[in-house]
Amino acid sequence: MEQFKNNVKKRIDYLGMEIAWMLREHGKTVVGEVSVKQLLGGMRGLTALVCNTSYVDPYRGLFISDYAIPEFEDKLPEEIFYLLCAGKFPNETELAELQEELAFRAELPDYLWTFIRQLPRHLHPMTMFSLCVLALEGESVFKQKYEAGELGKSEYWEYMLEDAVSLLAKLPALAAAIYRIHLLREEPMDYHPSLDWGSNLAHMLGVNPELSFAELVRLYMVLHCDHEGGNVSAFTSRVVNSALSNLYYATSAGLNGLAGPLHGLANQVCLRFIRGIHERFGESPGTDQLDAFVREELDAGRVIPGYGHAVLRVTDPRFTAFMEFGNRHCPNSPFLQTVKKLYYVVPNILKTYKEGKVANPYPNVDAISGTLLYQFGISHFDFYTVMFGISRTFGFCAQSIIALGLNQPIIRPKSVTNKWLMDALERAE
Ligand code: CMX
Repeated sequence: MEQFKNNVKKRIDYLGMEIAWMLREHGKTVVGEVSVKQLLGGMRGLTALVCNTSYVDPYRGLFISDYAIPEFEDKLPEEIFYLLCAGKFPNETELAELQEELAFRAELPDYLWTFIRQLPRHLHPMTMFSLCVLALEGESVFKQKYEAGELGKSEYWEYMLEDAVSLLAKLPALAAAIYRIHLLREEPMDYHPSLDWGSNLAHMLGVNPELSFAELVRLYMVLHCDHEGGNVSAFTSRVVNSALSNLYYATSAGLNGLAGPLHGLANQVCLRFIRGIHERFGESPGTDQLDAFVREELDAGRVIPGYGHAVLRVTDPRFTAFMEFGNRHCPNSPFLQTVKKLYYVVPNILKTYKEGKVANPYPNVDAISGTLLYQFGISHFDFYTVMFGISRTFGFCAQSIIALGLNQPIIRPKSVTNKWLMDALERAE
């Protein structure tokens, strides 16, 4: 992994120079302020973090380095991991080096197979996935070196990267084992050394041998890989890692955040939502029926899954990329048709709902991603967030590697009480 490490080091050195300049010239310059509404409202819009792996523009969506989605959606997931960490795409030999390493480390240890098989069936697959990542924690080279007192601060990132590659290498086999053993009740499929990482995941899930399924899995992995630093899962993972908890701990923690219905679980909820519509109105619901159904849901106090976003203020470009894939590969799918009709109906309703309080009435990625997985044979909805989690682990790992390379300290913002705040407001009057 020498070339990969060298390229990541170059990126860290470059970012480090920028940081040194900012601290030297502008260490005390104020670049933002915080309102009472932000303090009490989930810190929405508060600029309080620096994340150098990706950036979400409210109107243009996800950027990795300087690349927007149309410029990277056709890449391999491992190329995206390279981009997240090194800020550039790998050339052919650099990619081959990383792929070789991923293949070399792909095998699961025996104790993990025993662990997977013994997991209670009633657990949600996300719980299983998070537990399995945690169960691998003893593999952490960072932890071993740190505990042996062999690590200098400047080397932390390098061993985070070692752990990241080992963890990512194992995720296809691990996730596919959960799917096959616990959801399909079938035996796992063997790893295929001649396939790329994403195609291996598609192959080991074993539900659809078509090449377009591998294409979908790769696209899914690429589109969900990272979404800057402030979302629940990425932030949780980074906070945990900032205490020098290794990447297995940090990833498991991030996955636990992703499992929430307002975050990664929304894709599963979305498909249930669409299936509920089909059960009630048939597979080709009219827009009038959808309009009435959505209003009913809102009146019952439920959110419309797959719509809205904390940062985006337009249709999520990841939604658009999936829609284009669906139009190419399964244009007649009744599920896809209903996604399209909802896209026509829901934004108009959300725009006026709660007197225009919904900041973004447009769809996010979760409004469509589950539909495509379902169409291609992943029939267990509970597994969709695991797919999201596999991909998001790329981002968790890259963010921590870069942050430790830049010597970022433990994260510890200050919290205050209502009393403190009210006293401060009184003083400000
Ligand atoms: N349906 C109904 N109401 C919605 C809504 C939706 N899809 N999106 C936002 N709102 C409501 C909020 O619940 C909030 O109401 P209250 O003030 O009464 O609590 C109000 O509109 C303002 O919220 P907001 O500023 O627009 O949105 P937030 O930044 O607070 O929340 C999100 C963002 C994604 C949690 C929210 O839009 C939502 O719950 N969406 C549905 C779930 C979903 O699709 N989640 C996946 C997001 C992508 C991801 O992270 O994976």
